[in-house]
Amino acid sequence: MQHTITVRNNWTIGEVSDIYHLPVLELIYRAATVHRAFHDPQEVQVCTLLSIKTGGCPEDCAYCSQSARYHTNVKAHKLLSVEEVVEKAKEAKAAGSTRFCMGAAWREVRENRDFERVLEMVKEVSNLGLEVCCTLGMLTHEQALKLKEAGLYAYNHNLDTSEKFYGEIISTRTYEDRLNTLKNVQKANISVCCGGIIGLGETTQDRINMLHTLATLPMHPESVPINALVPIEGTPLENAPRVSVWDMVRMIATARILMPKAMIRLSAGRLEMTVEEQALCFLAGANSIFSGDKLLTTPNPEAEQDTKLFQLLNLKPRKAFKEQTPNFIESL
Ligand code: SAM
Ligand code: DTB
Ligand code: SF4
Repeated sequence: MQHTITVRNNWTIGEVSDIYHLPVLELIYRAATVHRAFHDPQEVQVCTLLSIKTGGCPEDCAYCSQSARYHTNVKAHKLLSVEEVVEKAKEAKAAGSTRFCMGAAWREVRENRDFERVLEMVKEVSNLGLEVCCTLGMLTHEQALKLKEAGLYAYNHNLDTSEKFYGEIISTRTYEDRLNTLKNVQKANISVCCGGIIGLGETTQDRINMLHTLATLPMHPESVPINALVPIEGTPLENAPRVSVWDMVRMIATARILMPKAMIRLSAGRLEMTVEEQALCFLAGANSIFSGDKLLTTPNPEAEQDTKLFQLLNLKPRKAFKEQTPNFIESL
């Protein structure tokens, strides 16, 4: 069957806003239609996160449990050993994950022994047949090439919010820095994973602007995580109100319509969501979750609960490295 939905990166702010503000059921219907034209709606990719170096981060991201500026309950630890990481990756694979994402609380990658160790981790995890992803902070083009050579499949680096609101959340680096890292990753032919968080105190316009920035990048990110803030005691956002599920649904659905080929990942915040709420997110175009009882430092639903969720909704785990090129007219 030929589909005629065009992949575009020339969206205007007005168009993004009109989509975001559609009556919610109409929005879900349209997103579900795009979703079905580009993906098998029964398939959801299961990913696992591991914090390979926790806490003590010099950055001041107002939402983060790992910033050294705030007094949180997170126990800091140095970079894990390659063996420990490979063990966790094997467990993740055995539990059905096809993507393994390693996070380090670094401002940026430095070329030292720790980086050498991360390259070794990437090599070994990639040899297990998993999609290996890293999120290590800012990256130069040369470092991106080294990671690629070691077998890195994807790199996560989020825009988090709009350019305008960004300074309210992080003062230690700029939006421009973020975009530069994304460019370096993309130039090294590494799959880009880039999304954001809602619930930081941003306006609806900030959300629309962030989605607009993502959808008008020279190439859409292959992966777009949408996180709901998990408020962390001790951070400036500890008392931020919980985001409504309708806001998550609108973000997911708009992202799905704007970036039809991307994997849209229902990321942080699932623990607070009911099965029905998560089902709405899948209907709106989300096609990936993080599984395992921990994200990086915060709790996540138990594996057993997610197994039940998949059974109830007749979902099946998506295979690794799946081609994302069904029939459609392509302009990107
Ligand atoms: N240090 C690296 C960096 O900032 O690029 C990587 C780790 S950072 C934890 C990865 C992403 O997780 C952030 O960009 C943010 O979008 C999300 N995140 C972090 N803490 C969160 C929280 N408390 N609630 C929701 N999402 C969060
Ligand atoms: C992303 O956007 N969400 C994941 C992944 N990328 C690295 C991380 C969520 C972290 C939630 C807070 C925590 O567990 O510390
Ligand atoms: Fe550091 Fe990343 Fe947390 Fe920001 S989000 S404080 S850069 S670990």
